[in-house]
Amino acid sequence: MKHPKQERTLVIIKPDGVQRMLIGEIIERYERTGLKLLVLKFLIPTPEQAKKHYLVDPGWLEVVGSKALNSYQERGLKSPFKSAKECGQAVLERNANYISAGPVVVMVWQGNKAIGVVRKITGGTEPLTSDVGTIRGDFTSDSYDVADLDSRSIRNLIHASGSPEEAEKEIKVWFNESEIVNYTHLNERILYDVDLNGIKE
Ligand code: IDP
Ligand code: MG
Repeated sequence: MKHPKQERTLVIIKPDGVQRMLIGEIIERYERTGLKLLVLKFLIPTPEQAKKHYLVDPGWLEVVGSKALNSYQERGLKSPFKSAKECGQAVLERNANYISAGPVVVMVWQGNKAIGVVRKITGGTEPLTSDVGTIRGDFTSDSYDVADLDSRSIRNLIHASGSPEEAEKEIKVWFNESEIVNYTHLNERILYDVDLNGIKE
């Protein structure tokens, strides 16, 4: 069994985050929580790579489709899609266009509850309603209604894994295990060392 401090998450700074010159700001926000960066690459993904990334979770089409249908309902609108799956498929195509529109930064971060910590700092899917102080809430304001009106994905700067299973599968889409850098970070002693010894002279 892995120790909880070894939890890993995959984060992508999407093309809008790179173009908005937020790479440094975003990395700093994750770094200052004490999370450890394991690997990072800069590339322009193909639409196929983007689709593979979203389809690692077989239930994703259905879940994202229902979420989108709910958002139509909450706004008192009729969805143009017949089912959650059909709606999810449309979001998938739009996401593939979005993620492959330009260079992205793909990273793996590790630490106690890394997935939840990263999602808390990142904020909710829709930037307009993301909390103030989160990356999506602070740096952009896109909303479901505008994205739907223009038949595109919500531009929310970042992708962050939603669960440990999703994270481990997503990491495999972007990295070979041999590329992931194995090292000790000095911070880990202060965050996780059981006795906190070695500080007093
Ligand atoms: P998350 O990024 O907050 O985990 P997911 O539900 O996994 O959100 O959706 C993945 C991405 O797909 C979102 O970040 C967003 O860019 C896009 N997306 C999700 N739902 C919709 C929608 O209803 N309309 C437009 N884009 C959407
Ligand atoms: Mg997600």
